[in-house]
Amino acid sequence: MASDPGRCILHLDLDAFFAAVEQRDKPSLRGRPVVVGGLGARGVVSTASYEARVFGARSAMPMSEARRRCPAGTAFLSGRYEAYRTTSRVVMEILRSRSPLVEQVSVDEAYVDLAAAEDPPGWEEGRLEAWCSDLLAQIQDATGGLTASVGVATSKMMAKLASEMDKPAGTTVVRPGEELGVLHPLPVRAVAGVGPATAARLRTFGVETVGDLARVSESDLVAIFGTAQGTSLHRLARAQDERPVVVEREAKSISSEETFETDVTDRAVLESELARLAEGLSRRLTGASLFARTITVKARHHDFSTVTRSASLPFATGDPAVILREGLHLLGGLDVSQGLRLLGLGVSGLTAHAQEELALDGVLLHPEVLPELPDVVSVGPGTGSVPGLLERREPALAGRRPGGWSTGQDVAHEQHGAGWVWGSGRGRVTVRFEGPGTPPGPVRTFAADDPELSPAPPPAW
Ligand code: TTP
Ligand code: MG
Repeated sequence: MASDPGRCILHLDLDAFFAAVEQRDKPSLRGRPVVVGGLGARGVVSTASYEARVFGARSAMPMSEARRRCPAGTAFLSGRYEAYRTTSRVVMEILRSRSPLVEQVSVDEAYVDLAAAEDPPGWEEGRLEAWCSDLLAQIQDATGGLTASVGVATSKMMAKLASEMDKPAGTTVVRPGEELGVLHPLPVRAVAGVGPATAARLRTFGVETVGDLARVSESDLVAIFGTAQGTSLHRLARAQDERPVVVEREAKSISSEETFETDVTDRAVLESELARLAEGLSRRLTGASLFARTITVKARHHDFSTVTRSASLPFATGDPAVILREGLHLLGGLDVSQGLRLLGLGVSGLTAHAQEELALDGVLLHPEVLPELPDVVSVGPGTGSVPGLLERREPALAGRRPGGWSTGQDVAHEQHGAGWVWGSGRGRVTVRFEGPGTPPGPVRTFAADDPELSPAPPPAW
């Protein structure tokens, strides 16, 4: 049934999430265009503040294009993933305090089953809206000012579409029976799984909106797109989506990747990069008290073709040496002679327990058994990414290059206190001394190796 009033699902998505955290922690950037992402020659935009979106900066755009579009005075920052994760946790905890059924789907996004809430708001006009505005106020208060947008509807599909309708800081409720009135005028791309290729195909049949799609018979859709996609399109065009909200307590995978300034053919360079990625993954697993069974290496070739190779261990591990050893084994099976643009490492099959590792200590001590482990292989453009729950494209971690400073990174100076890296180069680093609770602060320049200056954890807001 398209609209079961017994189902009441909220979808929440934070507004310009990474950029909003940056503006909270860096008062001089509030109200100004901010772009977060990879700052190297081939960097990609993670997100842009709404002030920067006015100029056309968007997620997944090459950073070079965002730089061309945005005016002088725009802040271009590499990300601070730890700060985003801490803030995300606060939001998810608030949601869990309101309903036991919360499904986190990305770092800034979750579904909440409101029918399962202790005090369900129901569909009554006014009461539900008040419940949502109370939730948004609580989030704003607890995160130091972050705003979110929510949608409430009888299905996940409609709740997600609703949350996108009034961004930022909007609440959109689609009451039982209103689904098709909201859904049908939308372009077909609004339907999950309809990408540019499917949309183009549908256009050749005169289908532009979801309403047009709903008028195509199921048998025609199956004939055109095959059984799986055809039946799915037929259902979704009628807002039929019975997927339940499923509690996902842990991440399904964690991954990091590095895009190189120039294509890399040197295996030694790739191997040392892999070691850095393995260290980072291990730290993050430890931070989340998790262990992983499956290790995945992702490589993007000079021609953008992307391959991933995975291997599963008989035990779950958090050990960087084990992750690296597996990663090296997988990398060894790849042809890098034409050069790699990007190298990624991911772990999945996460569990909260590592005791199997203890039981199988012998396996760890005899790595020669590892090549016999099953390889799960997926090849081809577009199939390359390890599905990530906690993040999509992770920007460079601040401060990880020894001796280098990354723009936006948190630092502390023995005399001037806490601040962030405003810019660096030519042996110098410029720091702005301010934090979430201070007014915009002064800028000072130091030698890049000033012993009084050190990387710092994200500030408390
Ligand atoms: P989104 O919720 O898609 O974007 P957003 O929160 O920045 O903006 P909006 O107000 O439209 O919701 O993604 C959440 C965060 O995930 C985003 O702040 C940065 C990160 N991200 C990437 O790193 N790469 C990407 O391609 C996308 C889409 C997001
Ligand atoms: Mg968001």
